[in-house]
Amino acid sequence: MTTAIITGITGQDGSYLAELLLQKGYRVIGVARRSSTVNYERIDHLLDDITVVQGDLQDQGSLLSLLEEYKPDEVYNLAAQSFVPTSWNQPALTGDVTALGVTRILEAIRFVNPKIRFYQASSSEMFGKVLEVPQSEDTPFYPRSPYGVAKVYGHWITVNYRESFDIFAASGILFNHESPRRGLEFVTRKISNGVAKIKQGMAKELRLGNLESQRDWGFAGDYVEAMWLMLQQDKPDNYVIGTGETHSVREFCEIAFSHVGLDYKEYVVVDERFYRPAEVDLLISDPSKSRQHLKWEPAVSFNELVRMMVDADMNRLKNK
Ligand code: NAP
Ligand code: G4F
Repeated sequence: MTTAIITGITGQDGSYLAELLLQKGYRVIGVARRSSTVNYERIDHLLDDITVVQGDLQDQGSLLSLLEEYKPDEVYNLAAQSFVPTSWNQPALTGDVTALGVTRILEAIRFVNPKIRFYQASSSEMFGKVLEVPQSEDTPFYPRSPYGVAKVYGHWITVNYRESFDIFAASGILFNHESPRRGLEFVTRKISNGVAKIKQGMAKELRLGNLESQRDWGFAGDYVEAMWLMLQQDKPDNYVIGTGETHSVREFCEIAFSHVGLDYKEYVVVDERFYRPAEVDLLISDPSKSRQHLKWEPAVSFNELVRMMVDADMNRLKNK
């Protein structure tokens, strides 16, 4: 039985990746950091089939002992301080977890078993103030947030351990991917949840920041398959994963509100509090390499994604 360790098991992607690996017959070990209340909402339905263990990307010893105890074949590093606005308020913590945390796991792999295959969750946020449109594996980085800067470090240390120590270390440069399990503060979920609340009479307006921002949005359930595929290749590499389409926050609002028969213009209020000190305006992927090498394609379209998220929040609130 192949064993995989997933850091960030309690997050959006951790839950979808665990489901995928279980379907493939893996033994799944999920790493969760200790907190005073457990937050297993996204993995509640998996708790009989996976093993959840305590560990923290800020603690080298915990990572070393996990690798020694569970002897994984693959490690997926999905843990991070992943919310961009928080990275301006907590830049040092973001650097410690999202950047140096990657080195700590790679060091654990180097000491315990350099044959372990490693996946690093890199981000399109590294392209920031984009130097090329669309963005491919060869596009230079220009991060615009402490989070983006930390992810650039995580990407390059992954490449460096691949080249220095011959570790099978792959970097997936993933564009935004969303789902009904997305955290409530990210814009897509904030909109789907806001729409459901307004439709059910629980809220009167939805306050958002920059409506003209554009993102290449896909469905998280599709993207975890690409992570797995990267670790099944003959050689480790870097891959851009995205849909190749871009849409604005405004378009997301239009579709989400009209799906329940409402006009977004009557409810959305632009609020400068949600603007960022520096913005990433136009993210759009060139996913040709992953299409060709991994044979990966997203299955869920933008319209389907928006409707799926709104439907899920409508049902969740109805059943409350
Ligand atoms: P998420 O929902 O925010 O999950 C992040 C996970 O990291 C959570 O399980 C969190 O635990 C854990 N974590 C945070 N700090 C930790 C620490 N010090 N030690 C151990 N675990 C820690 O993020 P996601 O959307 O699933 O994204 C997964 C990864 O892909 C992240 O690295 C993210 O930066 C990257 N990424 C995401 C996207 C996207 O669009 N979703 C795109 C590109 C890259 P708690 O539950 O305890 O907070
Ligand atoms: O949903 P967001 O907060 O996601 P963002 O900043 O693109 O980051 C996400 O995707 C990255 C991949 O590129 C990941 F690496 C990262 O971990 C995270 O998962 O914001 C999307 C856009 C931004 O341009 C923001 O300015 O939406 C705009 N926006 C407009 N109003 C808003 C709001 N964002 C948030 N969070 N809240 C608003 O009210």
